[in-house]
Amino acid sequence: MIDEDRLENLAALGGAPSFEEKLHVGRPNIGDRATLMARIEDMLDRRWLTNNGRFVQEFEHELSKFLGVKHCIVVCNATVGLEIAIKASGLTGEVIVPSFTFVATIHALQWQEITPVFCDVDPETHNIDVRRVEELVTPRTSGIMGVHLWGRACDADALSDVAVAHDLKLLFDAAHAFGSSHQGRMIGNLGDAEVFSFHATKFFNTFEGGAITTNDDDLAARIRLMKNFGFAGHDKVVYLGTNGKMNEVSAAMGLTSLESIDEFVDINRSNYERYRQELTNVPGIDLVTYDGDESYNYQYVVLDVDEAVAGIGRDELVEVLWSENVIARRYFYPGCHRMEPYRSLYPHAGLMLPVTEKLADRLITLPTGTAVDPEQISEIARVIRTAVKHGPEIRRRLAELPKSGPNGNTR
Ligand code: T4K
Repeated sequence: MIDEDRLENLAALGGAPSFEEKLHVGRPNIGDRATLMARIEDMLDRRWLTNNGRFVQEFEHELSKFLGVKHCIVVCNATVGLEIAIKASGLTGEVIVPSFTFVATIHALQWQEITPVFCDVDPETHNIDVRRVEELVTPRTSGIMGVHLWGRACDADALSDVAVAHDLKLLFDAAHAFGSSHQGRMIGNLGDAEVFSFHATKFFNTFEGGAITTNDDDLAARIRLMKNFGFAGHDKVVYLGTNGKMNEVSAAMGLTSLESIDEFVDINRSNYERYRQELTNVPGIDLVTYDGDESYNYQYVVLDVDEAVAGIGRDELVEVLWSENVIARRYFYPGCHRMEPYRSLYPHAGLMLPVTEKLADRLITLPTGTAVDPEQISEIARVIRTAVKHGPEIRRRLAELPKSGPNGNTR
């Protein structure tokens, strides 16, 4: 256990790491193994492995019920899900989207030669800043894509007003938001369509996978065709399509994960509360909050580091944590507009994105989920408190050491 008064205890300064094994952000939650294995045996016995099999159909049915949405189409991953939703909604030209997101949101547009028009985010919610959206509408704009970052809903009503006023489509990247609600209704029902990710690193996973949800019958029909090469019958192709199908093993995992979803959320919530208790009143350190009457999945524990107050920078804190084998992540540094190909294509985008750049330089995501226990969280918090308590001294000593961790050349 770290002694908060003894600087030399920190592994970054020569002490032994707090954890022998690495603690990761995004360690998968696994439901009941016996149930999963039984499903896989059943699948093998039936020799039906993919292409709208029994488990996919059952999974879509259960997801629609859980979300209270008319149509749920499962897909092989959320990136392909976004691409299909974008194409099926008829987006072209320009789409207004935050840069402060995982790069897949933006790639899904650029992949189809649609220009992502980067919109800044709100400093409190970290979601697309509705006050900025309207300024970015041009005659080429065909849609708005919000991202429910950290599982906290965008201001969907205000976005919908802008979309209606300018005759735009409204899509949501809901990759983080499975199990979260907006005004008491499950996310999955907003805009023209929403896309969830069930990637292994999400609290609810199907290994790889995702789902597109909509209450629009025509859009759902197009999405179904497009995810299966455009096939409307054995030899009849009616649309440009792709292969976006979820396989049966993933659907079996999804059905099994769904049976444990309450347990996963409970553990995430109590981990989050523990971090919150342990890190209250640490100067310059704030946890992203999940307040109000909504449901949240609490899958992201996000710290905001105010360097001026904490006396230690975000990157130095990450370096200290990595040395302890706490593989904290800098989601979503540096912001998509500062990644290729966007930084070359839109070199001046940053001028309009001050909040995005500020957040990208301050946030840290910490390990949570079923793979982390409460004692480990307390120890992670002790490391953070120690780093802040001795911030300037740590900073001075780190500057004298060769670079390592996420900012250097070793990982
Ligand atoms: N939109 C948004 C807003 C998203 O956040 C994402 C994905 C998408 C769209 C696209 O969804 P998908 O097409 O992936 O369905 C990870 C995930 O790969 C990505 O799905 C996720 N967002 C993003 C936030 O995080 P990386 O590059 O950080 O992943 P990686 O490989 O570094 O994994 C993170 C940590 O998880 C590792 O340190 C170790 C641990 N891990 C990972 C895997 C895969 C495990 O312990 N076991 C595992 O099986 O992107």
